[in-house]
Amino acid sequence: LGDLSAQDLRARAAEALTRARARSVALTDAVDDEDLVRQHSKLMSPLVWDLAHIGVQEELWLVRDVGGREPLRPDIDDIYDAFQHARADRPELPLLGPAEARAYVKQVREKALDVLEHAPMEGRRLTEQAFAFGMITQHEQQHDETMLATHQLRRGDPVLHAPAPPPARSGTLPAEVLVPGGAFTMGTSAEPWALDNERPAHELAVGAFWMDTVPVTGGAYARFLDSGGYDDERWWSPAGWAYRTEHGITAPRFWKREQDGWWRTAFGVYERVPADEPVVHVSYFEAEAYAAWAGRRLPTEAEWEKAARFDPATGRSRRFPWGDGEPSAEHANLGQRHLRPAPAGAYPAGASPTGVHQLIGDVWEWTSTDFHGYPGFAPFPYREYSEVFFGPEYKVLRGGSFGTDSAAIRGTFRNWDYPIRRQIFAGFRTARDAAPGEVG
Ligand code: AVJ
Ligand code: FE
Repeated sequence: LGDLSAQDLRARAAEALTRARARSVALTDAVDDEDLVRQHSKLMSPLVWDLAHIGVQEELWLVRDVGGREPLRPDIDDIYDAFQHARADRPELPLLGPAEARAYVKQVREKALDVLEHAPMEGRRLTEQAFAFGMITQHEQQHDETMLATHQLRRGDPVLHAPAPPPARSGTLPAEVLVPGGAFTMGTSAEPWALDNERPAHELAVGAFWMDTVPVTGGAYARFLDSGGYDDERWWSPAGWAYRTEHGITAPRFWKREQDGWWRTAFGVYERVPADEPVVHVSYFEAEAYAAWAGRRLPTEAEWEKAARFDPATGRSRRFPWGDGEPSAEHANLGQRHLRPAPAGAYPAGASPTGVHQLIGDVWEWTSTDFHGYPGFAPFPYREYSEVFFGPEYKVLRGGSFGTDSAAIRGTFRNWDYPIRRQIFAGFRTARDAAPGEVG
């Protein structure tokens, strides 16, 4: 935790919690009560479930666990336990109504801030308590991103608005850059808010590889579609082809072919697919097929992290592609500042030392790696955060999207989902092995 005093940590946690809550309130106040309790897709919870669930987790970990206070609503723990009820079944639960849910999260927050003010923060307890507040902040922001995905699935007129992202500013970028081979430090033991699956830091050897400078764009993806890529089994893995056939997948989610090209719906706006913005709402299987069509492959998770963190000049892994400093609006498209990915090349200040752009923000990037614990993994503070998901059925995504808050992203952050999922803000970039002798 460096030289931060308990007072600094308190102020930082309070600020981060307050920012997360402003976002949760904005996302839930944007629609009427009917829309709050409606299920907009079987893949998602009603927004009012997410809202109260945010409160229940905060009550559990901050009010009861850190604070040692009396439970506010022990009777609703079960309803908002994500493991007891699948998303599809949540509308049938006796959920708190919109007004009740709003009052409940407000009450919990008052208690949590009181705990923050009075909790003894020193020594080992300081590290643990700073983590608890960081974990709950990230939890709320993760659900805010999930609620944003629910908004994208909602039908009707637009209710969310944001300015356009910055234009591309880098002139012509090379299509790919070489990342040198050799060992690097993956994961972290130092980030105070790092979740269990990012820990511990460990050395890992990665061969030299070429990585796309920017994520695959809508224009590039449309060329794959227009060349018949979805009808050509050669590009698809057996599991991917079965998925594409069984689900009748013909284009990314929210895309529609018109006479004059590809259009899409984004937060209630029907518009031409932006050719220069990273493609979004593709499954792992679609990303994998595109990469094969392009004569390439998806990066492994270790390659992604090396591209994002490794500085060849010092041999050190940094917190972010641009260095150790927190993300600013100059570095990356995060925090729902814009309601879409920014054009490829829009964040030159966010590039990595080897020249890879937009690794953080814009779109989550599919990697070819199954979700597993690192060597030395220890579940913390509960097995259900990550460990129960380890295994071959989930693929790792990296980097965060335009809908990810800066509190919930860093070079080590790991997200995961089923390879068929595409309601999340997921895109990808491709890679290839370097030839022998190309060492970087
Ligand atoms: C890390 C995004 C996969 O939403 O399932 C939220 C985060 N964990 N509540 C999810 C999470 C518990 C998680 N992801
Ligand atoms: Fe949750």
